[in-house]
Amino acid sequence: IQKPEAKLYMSFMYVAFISLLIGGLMGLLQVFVRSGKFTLPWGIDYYQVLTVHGVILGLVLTTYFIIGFHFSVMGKTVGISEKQRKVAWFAFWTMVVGTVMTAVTILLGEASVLYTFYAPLRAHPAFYIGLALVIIGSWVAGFVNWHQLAVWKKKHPGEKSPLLAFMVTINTVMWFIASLGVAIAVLIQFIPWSLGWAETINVLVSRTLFWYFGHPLVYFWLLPAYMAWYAIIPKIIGGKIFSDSLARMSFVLFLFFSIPVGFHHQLTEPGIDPTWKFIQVVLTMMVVIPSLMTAFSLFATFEITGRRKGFKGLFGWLKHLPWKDVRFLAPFIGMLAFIPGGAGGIINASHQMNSLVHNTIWVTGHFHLTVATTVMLTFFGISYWLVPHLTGRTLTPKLNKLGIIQSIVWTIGMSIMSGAMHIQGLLGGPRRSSFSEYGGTEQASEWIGYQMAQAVGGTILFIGIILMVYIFVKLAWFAPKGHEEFPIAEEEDDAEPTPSYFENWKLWIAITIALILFAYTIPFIDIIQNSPAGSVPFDWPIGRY
Ligand code: HAS
Repeated sequence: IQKPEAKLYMSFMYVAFISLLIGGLMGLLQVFVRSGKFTLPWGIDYYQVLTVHGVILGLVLTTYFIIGFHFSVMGKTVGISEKQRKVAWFAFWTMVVGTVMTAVTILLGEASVLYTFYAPLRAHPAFYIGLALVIIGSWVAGFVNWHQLAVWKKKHPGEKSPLLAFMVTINTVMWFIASLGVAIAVLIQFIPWSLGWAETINVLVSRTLFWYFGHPLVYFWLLPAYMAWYAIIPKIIGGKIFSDSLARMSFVLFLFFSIPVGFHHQLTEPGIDPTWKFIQVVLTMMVVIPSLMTAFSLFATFEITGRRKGFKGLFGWLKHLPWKDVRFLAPFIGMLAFIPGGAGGIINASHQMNSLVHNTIWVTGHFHLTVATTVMLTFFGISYWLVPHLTGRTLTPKLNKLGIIQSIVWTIGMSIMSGAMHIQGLLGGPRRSSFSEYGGTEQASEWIGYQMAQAVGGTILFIGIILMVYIFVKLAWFAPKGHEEFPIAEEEDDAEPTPSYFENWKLWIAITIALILFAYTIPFIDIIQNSPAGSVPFDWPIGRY
C-alpha cells in the first residue's frame, strides 16, 4: 500500500480509537453512577456524561471507522487517484472541525441533550453546527467513493463492479438519502431555534425527521460488518463467497427497507396515525429479511468450506473453523450476538410488544448487543488485519492471543451487562436515567441488583477497551515490520454469473425514493395539519412569512 493512502485511511482510525477510549470511560462512569454507589465529582452532570458516551461512540467512533474502512476497501478494489485523495482529506478535516465543535460544547456543559438531541432539549448552536459539519464531511467522503467507482467502471466497461465496492456504494447512497432528514432538522429547525431566530420548534416534526435518519443509521453501522462477513471472513476461513448475487441482493434490500421504517421508534408517540405506524412495522419486518439471508449465506459458507476440507456429520464442519485466529473469532462472536440481538429487535418492532419495552433499559440492552457487540467485535476483527496492513506491520501470534483474550473479555462483560439490562427492562427499569430509589417503591428496589450487575459487566468491558486500545497502539506503531494481507474472498468456481441488472443504480434509487414517499408523505401531511393550534411545522424561515 502507498504511504499517502495509508496515512489517509489511518487518520480515520486514530480518531475512531481515541473515541473508543473516551467514550468507554464515560460508559464506565455511567454504570458506576447507576449502581448507586458512586456520585460524579465536581458537579459533573449525569446527562453530560451520557451525551459524551452516546455521541462519541454512536456517532463519532462509528462514522470515522466506517469511512476509513470504506476508503480502504475502495482503494483496494477500484483504486484512488491523487485528486480523490485530496478531496478525501477535505472530508476528513471538515469532520474533525465539526467533531471538535460538538465535543467542546458538550464538555462545557452546553449540550447535555444526548445523542438523539430530542427537542425541546436545547443545546448551544455550536453543537448543531458541529454535527452539520460532520454530516457534510461524510457526504463529501461518499461522493469521493462514488467517483472512485465511476472512474473504475469507465475503465472496465460491461464488467460487474467488485462486490466490496458495490457494497460501499449501497451504504453511502443509503447514508446520503437518510442523513438528508437529520440535516433538514438541524439546518432549518435546530440551528435557527438555538440561535433565537425561531421562537418555537415543532417537536413531532423534529423527531420524525430524526428517526427517518436514525434507523438507517443503525444499518450504516451494520453494513460494513456485513461486508466483512460476506467478502472477507470466507477468505480467512479458507473458503469462498457462497453467492455474489445473494450478497448484492441483501444489500439492495437494505437500501430499500432501511429508511421507510423510522416510526418503529415512535410507536408510542401521539400525533402519528396508527395505520401508518402499522405500515412501517410491516416494512420493518421486510428489513429483517436481508439479515436472515445473511445468516443463511454464512451457514452455507461455513458448512461448504468445512465439508470441502473433509469434515463429516451434521455439525462436523464446525471443527474446521479457525477458532484460534482472532480475525475470525472476534467477528464470529459478533455473529452469535446478533442472534439474540436481532430477535430483540423483532420484539421491539412488534407494535404491541413495543409498549412493554419502549423507554426501558431493555432497549439499551438491545443496542449494546447489536452495535456494541455485533458491529464492534467485527470492527475489531477488521482492525487486526487492516491496521497492520496499512502500517506495514504484522499481527504477531502474541497480539493474536491478546486479541482472543480481548474478545472473550468483551463477551463476558457484555453478556453480564446487556443481560442485566434486558431483564431489568422487562421489570420496568427506565433507560436514560441516573440512580434513584424512586421514593423507596418496591418495584425500584427490584432493579438495584441488576444495576449492580451492569456495573460489574461495564467494568469488565472497560478492561476490554483498554486491551483493544493497547493492541491498536501496538499494531499502529510497535509491531514488527512486515506484510499483513488484505483478505478478499473469491466466488465459488461454479457460481452462476451475477445478473447485470445489479448495476442499475437508477432503478434501485428510484424504488428507494418511491418507498420513502409512500411511507412518509401522508403521515407527514397529517403531522403538519394536526399540529396544535399556533404551532408551525417550521418556525424558520417558513413560519415567519
Ligand atoms: Fe434496533 C432501537 C428494531 C437491528 C441499534 N436499535 C434501537 C436503538 C439502537 C438500535 C441504537 O422496532 C436505540 C435507539 C434509541 O436511542 O432510541 N433493530 C430493530 C430490528 C432490527 C434491529 C427489527 N438495531 C439493530 C441493529 C442495530 C440496532 C443492527 C445497530 C447496529 N431497534 C428496533 C426497534 C427499536 C430499536 C423497534 C426501538 C425501540 C424503542 O421502543 O425505543 C433488525 O435489523 C434485526 C434483524 C436481525 C436478525 C438476526 C440475523 C442473525 C445473523 C447472525 C447469524 C449468525 C451466524 C453464526 C451465522 C434477524 C445475521 C451462527 C453460528 C453458529 C455455529 C450457531
